[in-house]
Amino acid sequence: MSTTHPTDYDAVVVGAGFGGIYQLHKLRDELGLRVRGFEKGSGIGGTWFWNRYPGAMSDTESPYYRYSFDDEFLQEWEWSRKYIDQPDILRYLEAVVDRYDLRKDFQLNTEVNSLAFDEATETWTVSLSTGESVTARYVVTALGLLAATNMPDIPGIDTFEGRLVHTAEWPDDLSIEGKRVGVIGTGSTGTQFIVAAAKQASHLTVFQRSAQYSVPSGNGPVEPGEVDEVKSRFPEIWEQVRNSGVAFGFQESTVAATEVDEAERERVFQAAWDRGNGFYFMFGTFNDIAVSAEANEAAAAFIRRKIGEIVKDPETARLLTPTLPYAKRPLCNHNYYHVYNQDNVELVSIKENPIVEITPNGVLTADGVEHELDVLVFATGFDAVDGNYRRIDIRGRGGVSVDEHWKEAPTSYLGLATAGFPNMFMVLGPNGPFTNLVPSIEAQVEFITKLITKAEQTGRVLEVTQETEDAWTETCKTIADFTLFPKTDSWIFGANIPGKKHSVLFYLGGLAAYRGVLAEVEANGFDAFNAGEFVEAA
Ligand code: FAD
Ligand code: NA7
Repeated sequence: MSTTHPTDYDAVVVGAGFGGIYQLHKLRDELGLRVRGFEKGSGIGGTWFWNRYPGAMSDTESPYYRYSFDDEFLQEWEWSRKYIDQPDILRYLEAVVDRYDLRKDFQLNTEVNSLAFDEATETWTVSLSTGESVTARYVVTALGLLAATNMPDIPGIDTFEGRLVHTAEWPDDLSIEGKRVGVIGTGSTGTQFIVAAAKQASHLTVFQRSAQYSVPSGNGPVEPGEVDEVKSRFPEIWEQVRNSGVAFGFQESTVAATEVDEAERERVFQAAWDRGNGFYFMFGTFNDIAVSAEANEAAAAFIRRKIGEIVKDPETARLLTPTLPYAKRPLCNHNYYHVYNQDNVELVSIKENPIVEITPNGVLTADGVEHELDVLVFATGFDAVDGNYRRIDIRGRGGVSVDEHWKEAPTSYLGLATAGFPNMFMVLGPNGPFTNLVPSIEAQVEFITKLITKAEQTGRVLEVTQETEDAWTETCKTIADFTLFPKTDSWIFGANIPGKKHSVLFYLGGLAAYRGVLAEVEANGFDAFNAGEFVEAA
């Protein structure tokens, strides 16, 4: 057994979102470790601290977008609408942090610039933007998979004289009420913003690159008694969520669209359209929408028909109608396509009419029109999953950086650990589960806590071998290739960032199967984290 070297902390947690908050609580309050959390933002909340754009909300339904670990708090915390919006989620996370008195152990306004593993002492040195550095035996990175912003480099971007913002860096003092607003991007964020901005802006110009499939969210106030009813069923609800695929709180369909007739498909799609929710439409209707081209086309055709029925101007309807498979993260909104019937909303297809440059007054498109704007909003998404890792100088064994280690593509074992970086554990690292994320975060944080318990008991570092990691990458790739998702370009495969290599970034096998793998690894005494040499010591 190696000697334990003195360190400033036992563990450092990076990031104060859902992941970092729970991890700090578990390590400090359950294992009794000395833990320090660092967060570059000036507040806790992660995603929900940063994303304050009008319309920002979760598209996981309210009961399931929260922690499940605290039965008492589940009974205390209320919600009033089918989906919780950003201010409410932030309020919820603030309340969790206060409930467990975690604030004092999170150092805000502090970016982690580098993480370096010292092989002699088997400790990590964490260098901070404040100029300080601290040491710890364990590092848990909960950096967020949708947190490193993607800002396209459009000519003239610096010349714009109005306000130019990315949705994930929305300033508190910016109101779009009565303003001429332009938005680039129509993903989950862009469509949420568009629905909200159409009500506030005097004129809204939407610069759309790809047309999107969006189904109704079904948002609205909860029915009287609904919250109490849900609260009385929370134990069975979480049981169901943990044992499902996408973990969105509904039972995934077991019926194939390819096995029923057209009338039945129509009935099921219409019922899902009336119920609302994007993941429900893709996974609650039939079990083959994401894997069978025929089933996918049936769902896509249904949505395309709805667009034609909703949007009055035929040319606008044509531009809004997607032609590619329905195989990106499913979107849902309240009356998304309807906003294009409003006089103050204009759609510009930048596929057919590209942006030439940003000017001091607005956006110039290839047809020679200068779209004059007071505010230009980039809803252009994120350098997802590994983006924030590559912004930190992370060095493991032999001084190898994570950037070099992930030269081909970002990889890991279980989305949790990567070879050559001992005692470094990731929450939602590459090839973690693609689900409603809070239940997956909980599964990972609880597993990391068990790993650290094991390391504490044995005094040895935990790490995975390259072979273990490669095998997991292969598993993720095999599952992804079985789906239609690789057929469209999106952040799920790193396809949204110019120059980023397309690769599998998620385990698409679902939460139940993922938890099954975690349970197996635990049952085997966490041998997969022994990297060979640990076996005899344990
Ligand atoms: P985050 O909440 O992203 O927190 C990571 C934190 O790490 C950030 O605060 C960041 O500042 C900090 N950080 C990063 N690098 C450093 C550094 N070097 N030093 C210090 N601090 C650092 N998921 C769902 O399941 N359902 C939804 O409906 C849903 N809606 C979403 C809507 C939007 C607009 C966005 C952007 C994301 C949404 N997500 C949704 C995904 C969401 O990110 C996760 O559900 C969850 O909030 C992730 O929590 P996290 O703690 O892993 O990461
Ligand atoms: P997304 O889903 O990556 O969407 C980004 C949007 O921005 C999408 O419509 C892109 O078009 C568009 N985009 C990206 N780069 C450009 C450039 N250079 N020019 C024009 N348009 C561009 O990000 P979101 O923030 O909406 O959602 C990410 C996740 O966060 C989401 O799933 C939720 O979980 C929350 P494209 O479709 O690629 O043609």
